[in-house]
Amino acid sequence: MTGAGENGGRAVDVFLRYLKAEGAEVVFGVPGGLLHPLFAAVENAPDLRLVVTKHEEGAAFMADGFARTGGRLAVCAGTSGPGSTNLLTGVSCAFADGVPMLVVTGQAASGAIGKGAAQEAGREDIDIVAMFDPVTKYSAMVVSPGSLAHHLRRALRLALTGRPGPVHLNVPVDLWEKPVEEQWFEPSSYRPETSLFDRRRVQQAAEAMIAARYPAILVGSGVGIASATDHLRALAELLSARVATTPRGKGLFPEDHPLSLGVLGFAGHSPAKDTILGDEVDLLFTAGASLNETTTLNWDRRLRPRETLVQLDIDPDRIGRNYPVEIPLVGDAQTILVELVYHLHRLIRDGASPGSAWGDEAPIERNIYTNPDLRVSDAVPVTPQRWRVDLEEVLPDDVTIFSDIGGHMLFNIHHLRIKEGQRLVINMGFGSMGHGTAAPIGAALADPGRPVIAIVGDGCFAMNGMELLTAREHDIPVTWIVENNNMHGITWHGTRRVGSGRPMESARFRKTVEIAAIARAMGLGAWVVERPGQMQQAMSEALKSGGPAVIEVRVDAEISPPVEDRARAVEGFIAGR
Ligand SMILES: Cc1ncc(C[n+]2csc(CCOP(=O)(O)OP(=O)(O)O)c2C)c(N)n1
Ligand SMILES: [Mg+2]
Repeated sequence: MTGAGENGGRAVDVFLRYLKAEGAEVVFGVPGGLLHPLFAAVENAPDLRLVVTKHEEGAAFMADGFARTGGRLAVCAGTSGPGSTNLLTGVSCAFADGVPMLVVTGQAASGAIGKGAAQEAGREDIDIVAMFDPVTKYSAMVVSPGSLAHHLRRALRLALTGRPGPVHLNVPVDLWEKPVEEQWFEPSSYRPETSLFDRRRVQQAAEAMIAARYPAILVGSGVGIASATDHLRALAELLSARVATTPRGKGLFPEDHPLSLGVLGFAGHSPAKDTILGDEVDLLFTAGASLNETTTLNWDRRLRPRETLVQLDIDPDRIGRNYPVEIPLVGDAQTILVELVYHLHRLIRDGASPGSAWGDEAPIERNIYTNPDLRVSDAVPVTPQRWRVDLEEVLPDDVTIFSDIGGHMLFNIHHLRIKEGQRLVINMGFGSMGHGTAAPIGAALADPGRPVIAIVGDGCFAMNGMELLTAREHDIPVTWIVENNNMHGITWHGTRRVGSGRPMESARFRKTVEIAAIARAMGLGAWVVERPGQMQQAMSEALKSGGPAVIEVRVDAEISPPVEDRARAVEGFIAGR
């Protein structure tokens, strides 16, 4: 391969050189004629890996999983026309949750655009640039080989600065192999690493925090994106503040910590709800939480503390969006938390002492689960609660757990305790089924030293489960637990709680499916769990196998997930409340 030196090479060589400089290791995608030169170059690049997925949506989900856990640039690509429309849902997921990703799509040759080339998707018919525009931070067609690097640097700058997000470049097929004369830019020279904060506001926040009698913290996913979990914990301990997380932030503050209130929001825990929506809290500090419907239980007004709401967000547009804020802190969570902790230490050194009076109150209730009896039930088939309790016994301390979307996610939020060092990933913003099935493959590639498992429903598995073949082909060791209730459980149980109370019977599948048999046919190791006490061995063996594996759990489908909050919200929306 011709390397892109200071003075050039082919456009595609310059392009790959930037990807490598940004830490990209993998390109996920499905090839097609209009993208061929890029795929051919990636395949031949010694330090890049081309992972051909079964569906472009899977490629976008995998890139998303790679970025969420790897903390570096992820790339996915699809050909023009259907390749790009297939990418769209995955890209939207990344946009909703602020995940950086470079999306590349193919295009007809520059001289043929507008003449009706096969799969052409230009301005006059399926306008792909416009299609990606609302779900990316930048979407552009590259119109000349000489401007490719310019557009790429701009796209990378936007993807990786501020609130991260996906960016899209559409490249006519004839541009890739054209020679270019290029001046090389190091990433640090086109992409600012900013760590801005407002000193006055941080001081004001520190003073309010140290004076608070009943301080509480709500931890959102932004704390995870900023790698600020340790800093947040130091702050909470310094203030003796009680700490809840959002559903998406679940686990960013260890749920086995004495200050943990659990999750606030859908399928959350009563200590979080009673405390944060109660009337004791005088100062609430929300960190990297967008305060959306799922967290605030439909924007419950009682979330406002008695005196001071301190809201930290990297995006000023999120500040004061849903609740009036006394002290706004705009910026990266880690940068600001470092400053806050510094100021708190300074105040303490100058004689102040934290005012927290929580210690005089009743300790946080530890029996936080609805239906605690179902957690210890010996019934067969196993209850959804019981196998999760069994699972906790054998999960590695550093496991990354992906959850897909459905009733199983609500069970995961409520019944799975995420301990220190463990991590949970849910595409909560967009809530797309299938993300939790495909994205863990990207995560396992990004961080091969860390075990990755996924808990998905049978409905989600049916949508994107073919990507397990991708894992098999590349020997990517993800263990999928497929909770088989033979239905869209969230819909069936949810519809029993709204309107007439008649369950939507069409959401129950008409025939049973043996997920483990499908997995075996795909060449994966497979286990079936039907009884209490079987999960421990199945998971231990699956992890030990070192390859991709499936554990099908046949659960008691009559047991409802904790769907009440979601049902109430949907009912309110339908009624226009
Ligand atoms: C792409 C997409 N389509 C539809 C939905 C709406 N939806 C949310 S969960 C769900 C059913 C999930 O079924 P399954 O994976 O079996 O999970 P269960 O509720 O049974 O645990 C549906 C249809 C969605 N979130 N995403
Ligand atoms: Mg199901």
